[in-house]
Amino acid sequence: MTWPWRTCFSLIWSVCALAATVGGRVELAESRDPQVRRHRNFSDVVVWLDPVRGEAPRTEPRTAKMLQQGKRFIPHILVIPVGTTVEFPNLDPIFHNAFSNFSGQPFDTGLYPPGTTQKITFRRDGIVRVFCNIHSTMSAVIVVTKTPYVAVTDRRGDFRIEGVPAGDYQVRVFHERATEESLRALERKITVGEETVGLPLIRVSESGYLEVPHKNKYGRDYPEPPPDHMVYPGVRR
Ligand SMILES: [Cu+2]
Repeated sequence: MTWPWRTCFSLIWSVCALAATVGGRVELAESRDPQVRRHRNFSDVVVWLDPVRGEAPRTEPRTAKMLQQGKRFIPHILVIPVGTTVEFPNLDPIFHNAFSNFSGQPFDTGLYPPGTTQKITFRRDGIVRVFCNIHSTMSAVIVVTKTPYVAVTDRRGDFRIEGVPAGDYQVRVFHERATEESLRALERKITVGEETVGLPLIRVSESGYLEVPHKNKYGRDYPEPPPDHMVYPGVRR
């Protein structure tokens, strides 16, 4: 092996050797959601690490999908790096829309028919709450991060963030039924070395959460939706 290759390999090895796994568990408390209360389903909490100094390495922008199917957005929580384009294919036999007027990134796909898709590129980090302008019950969240060190909890509340280089990080948490204040209170600084880091239990309270019906994209209450066959003439469900 020639010296440039040897240097290259040793550099890669040293970088790999310093990358650690950060893991832990999230528990949801004071919830009124039956999935949480009865089944202890602690999924869909997003945990990520922001470097305290400097910027995290950029993740290559990619394309992701959020389906419109059965009058739902699937997945309900989507985590993407900044610069990602999200497609919203409409797999239902009725018209749909996707919009957000929240602070993360306002957008509006317009109304679009079955079998077609719309796409939006998310150019800055933040929490983007997504709705459909026809169906008030449809909602989803797109979490746009600047850092690649991110994970989503499974049903048990477990998460694992792999390949984290040594350094100091701010742990941040998002849960759709927790207030911004309570999530900010959960932030903490951690130091990652070469070893696996096990974080103490993260307890996310839903106590201050008030489920207020959201408005449509005009900022008004949703009118009674037309029957599906009216929304898409000729197609009955
Ligand atoms: Cu819809």
